[in-house]
Amino acid sequence: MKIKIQKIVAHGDWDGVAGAGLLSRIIEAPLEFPLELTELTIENAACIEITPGRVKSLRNSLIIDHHGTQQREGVDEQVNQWILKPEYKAVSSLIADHWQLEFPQEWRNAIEEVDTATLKTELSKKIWKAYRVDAKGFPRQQAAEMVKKGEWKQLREWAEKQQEEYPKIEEKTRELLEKSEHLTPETVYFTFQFNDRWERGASKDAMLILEEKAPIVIAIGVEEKGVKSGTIATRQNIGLTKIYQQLRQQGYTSGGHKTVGGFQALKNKTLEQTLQDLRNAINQLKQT
Ligand SMILES: [Mn+2]
Repeated sequence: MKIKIQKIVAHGDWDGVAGAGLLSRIIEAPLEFPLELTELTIENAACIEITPGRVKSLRNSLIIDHHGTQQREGVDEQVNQWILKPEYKAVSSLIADHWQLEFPQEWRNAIEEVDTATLKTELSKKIWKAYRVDAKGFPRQQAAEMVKKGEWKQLREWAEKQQEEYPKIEEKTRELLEKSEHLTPETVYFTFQFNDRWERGASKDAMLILEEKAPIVIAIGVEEKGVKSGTIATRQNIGLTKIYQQLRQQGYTSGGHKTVGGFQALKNKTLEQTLQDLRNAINQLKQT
């Protein structure tokens, strides 16, 4: 069985973008970085960190991912070919190794650090900030093109320039922290305006700070008509998988891995409804 790949569909974060750039050295196909996943129907694609649970349908495709708890190789019922290796900290490293592509160690480390939110090196801090200042407007096509061509110097210069606006994110982060509240005794949450570039950028940083204080942290993105989506994170062995399952039964798409994942409201949900759904899902954990 041979999959015909007509496009590369990738997660739009640093890891996904770098992975797509690397993969496009050997697969000549247009790149797509969809911001909205729930309504997508994907066929004949190479999917990087885009998995069946996150989209409407996905078939006849190559799925490459490092999220999950089990190794997976081979073909599923939708004729998808899987390369799933949870031992990798980043899908970009997985892709580089699998196809033996040149990927400088410094960049490999930086992207792994960004993807696991453990920023140690100067480069990882820079590219983290460069992404956070404008996650939506991140020039994914151009960045992937630079990765494809190995233009690491240009990519670094772009990141250096971009991160100069980061103090605005730091200011917003403080505001989000100030309005954070307990949802359950072990859970802290805050809301942010999904369409506000600065709040959206700051939400991730605010989560990381709260994760040091509370077992479960939730950031809820809201827009005019109600709840848009959210991110759930933990640094403890809490079993977020069960929370995703619960949410899927309550009108959301939801998934992710053991320490961080997300949900998107499929139908209109008010903040009050979503808070109640989350409370139920978390309380369910205690009963099992
Ligand atoms: Mn990743």
